[in-house]
Amino acid sequence: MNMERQELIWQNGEFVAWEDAQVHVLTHGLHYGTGVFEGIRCYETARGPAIFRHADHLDRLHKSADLYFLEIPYGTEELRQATHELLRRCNLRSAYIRPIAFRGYGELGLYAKSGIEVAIAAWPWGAYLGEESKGGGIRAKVSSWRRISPASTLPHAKASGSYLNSILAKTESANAGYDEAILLDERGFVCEGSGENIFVVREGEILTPPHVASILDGINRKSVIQIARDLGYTVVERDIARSELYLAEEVFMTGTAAEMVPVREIDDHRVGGGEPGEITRHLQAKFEDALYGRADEYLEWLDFVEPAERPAAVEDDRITPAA
Ligand code: PPE
Repeated sequence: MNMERQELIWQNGEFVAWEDAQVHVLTHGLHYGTGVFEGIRCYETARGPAIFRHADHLDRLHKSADLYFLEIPYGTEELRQATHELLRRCNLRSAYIRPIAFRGYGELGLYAKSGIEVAIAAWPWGAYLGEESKGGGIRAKVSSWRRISPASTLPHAKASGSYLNSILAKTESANAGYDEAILLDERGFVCEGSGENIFVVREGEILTPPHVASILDGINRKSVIQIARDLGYTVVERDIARSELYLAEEVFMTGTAAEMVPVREIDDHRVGGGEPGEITRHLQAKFEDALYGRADEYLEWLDFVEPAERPAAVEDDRITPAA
């Protein structure tokens, strides 16, 4: 993914030029992966740009940080306002937003206390798994790499260091000619994609791996579960066997970058008819409506970016007294 350079980045409380948003080579997070981040999207809706589930993302950022004892020196409301201001100043009406908080420069070693640095960048980011992915579906491969184990790190934290695991899986699948990897958890049950949660449809029921299967607690996962239940589908969070991927009627993935993507082939087995299924299509349409502010029942998920406030109008003292 090439980042489309923007004017500004918010860094430690200030707006700095994109190319000046730098860190020292002895930054702790660079050496040990001691950082947490978010991926958030802002969509252009009929009522203006809106950030999807912004508060939930910022809440997860703080929770991820807590899990690794990283104290973010900015509250969620401060980060929220900074993000709004960034989008306004960069004139972005639709964007991918990447807040990151990491242990900064000052000390190395594993019990360092150097301060936490925070940055927020935003830029336009197209379809994560390719332009064709949302319509035609993707080809996935079960990875030989298992998802990070809760016995050694924290799958629930969206931590920089965790992504070494995702990168191994993604690289393996891409080198083998697939669009995405599916990771099993340490027990061998289905977990998630390298950057997406996964759903499997069997006998008309929608299944997704539970929290104990080492998943990241995806915000789009939550949204799609709610949308599916609201539409009357049964959604069950339970362990899923690898073979159920091949036996599934439909499989799809969810994530902020990827949005909602049908999986049409797994390990060279066609999923269902080899085309995105009916339930997937149904959910996808409603999910897109939610993202773009076309579904009234999910408007509360949108954090509208208001235009900059104009300075208060100079009072008009030329009022002519009534004759
Ligand atoms: N699992 C993983 C491992 C993951 O990285 C993501 C998001 C999800 C599940 C879905 O979570 P959510 O976005 O809250 O629904 N992956 C982010 C990072 C992608 C990247 O390449 O960087 C994203 O989609 O922004």
